[in-house]
Amino acid sequence: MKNALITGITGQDGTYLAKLLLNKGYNVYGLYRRLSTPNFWRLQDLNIYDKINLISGDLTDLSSIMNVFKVSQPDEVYHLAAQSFVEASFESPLATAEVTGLSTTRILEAVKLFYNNTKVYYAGTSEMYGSSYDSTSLDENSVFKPMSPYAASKLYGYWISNIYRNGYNLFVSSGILFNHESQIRGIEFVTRKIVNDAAKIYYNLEKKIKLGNINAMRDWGYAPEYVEAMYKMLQKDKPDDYVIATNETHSVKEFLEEAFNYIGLNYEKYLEIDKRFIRPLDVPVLKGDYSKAKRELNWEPKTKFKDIVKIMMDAELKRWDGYLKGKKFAWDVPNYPNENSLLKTYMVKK
Ligand code: NAP
Ligand code: G4F
Repeated sequence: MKNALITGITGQDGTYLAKLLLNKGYNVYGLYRRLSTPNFWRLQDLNIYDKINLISGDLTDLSSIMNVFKVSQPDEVYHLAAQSFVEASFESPLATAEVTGLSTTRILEAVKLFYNNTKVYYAGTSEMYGSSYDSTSLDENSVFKPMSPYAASKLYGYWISNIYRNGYNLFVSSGILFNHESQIRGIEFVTRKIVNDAAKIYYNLEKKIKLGNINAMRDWGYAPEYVEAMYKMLQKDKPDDYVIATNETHSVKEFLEEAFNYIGLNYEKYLEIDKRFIRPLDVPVLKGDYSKAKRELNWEPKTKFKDIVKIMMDAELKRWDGYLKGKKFAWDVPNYPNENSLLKTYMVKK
């Protein structure tokens, strides 16, 4: 039986990946950080909370990393933990660099010094391409021009992974994953924010939806399929980098329209553009070419854009309907910070 260690086990991808690996017979270990409010709702929602070994620690703490390796003795490490919200990286650029960037080196050092037969997956991102887009799809050879502290930190992690692969002969593979969504996506990401607000509007619990740049275009896939690609990368004989995407792009406005149409409402009646959600810089469009993953990993996306909206909308309607009927869920009723008190530090002009 193989041991897998997942950093970021409490996140969207960590949870789906843990479920996949459990189904494949792995012993699954997860690094989680102690929070004042426990955060295991995704693991509980997918009914795997009792089946994984949770180890407390923090990515910024080298002893946490060494301990988690010692306890889990991993054959495979899936390094998913990060400060993953682009908007927040403009407010906390240094913490983002520490957690999202530098921590990758901590993981790689542990492997280099003591566990050099362990295979490592690094969670790269399409955000690394930044403004280098043109109308064609991006692939493994496209140029990186990051546009946020998050993207710059991820690009550091990507290159350091490459350096440890080539310089020390370690098995380190990077996925360059384009946006992937699901019903357990974090509440602040735009897709989940839209379906959550749309469901609240549908049940008369909310009057408005406040968004930023609705012209941005993203290549949105379905998260449970994307974690399969991570697993497949580590089953190869040689490490490499792979784009994981759908090769389609849609605007935030299209997502909004599709979600509201699904519940028979016109989004234009409810939309308010709120400057607080407009970032200092924003990647205008992303579309990924997954040909290499199809060819070498036998991976391709299955769930289409409209089906993703439908899956997420159905889950949200069910949850809010349950809430109104007094039903208890593994996940708390999500809320943003009170909008009147939500101040964005990047908006302060000197
Ligand atoms: P997510 O839901 O935000 O999960 C991030 C995870 O990292 C959470 O478990 C979080 O723990 C953990 N974490 C954050 N800071 C930590 C720290 N200091 N110490 C230990 N753990 C810490 O992200 P996701 O959507 O699952 O994405 C997984 C990875 O893929 C991330 O690296 C992300 O940047 C990358 N990625 C995501 C996408 C996408 O579209 N989803 C696309 C490309 C790349 P808490 O639960 O305690 O916050
Ligand atoms: O959902 P988002 O916050 O995701 P973003 O910035 O594309 O990043 C996600 O995907 C990356 C892969 O490309 C990951 F690496 C990263 O970890 C994360 O998972 O925003 C999507 C778009 C942006 O252009 C944003 O400006 O939606 C636009 N948007 C417009 N109004 C909004 C809002 N985004 C959010 N979060 N909230 C809004 O109100």
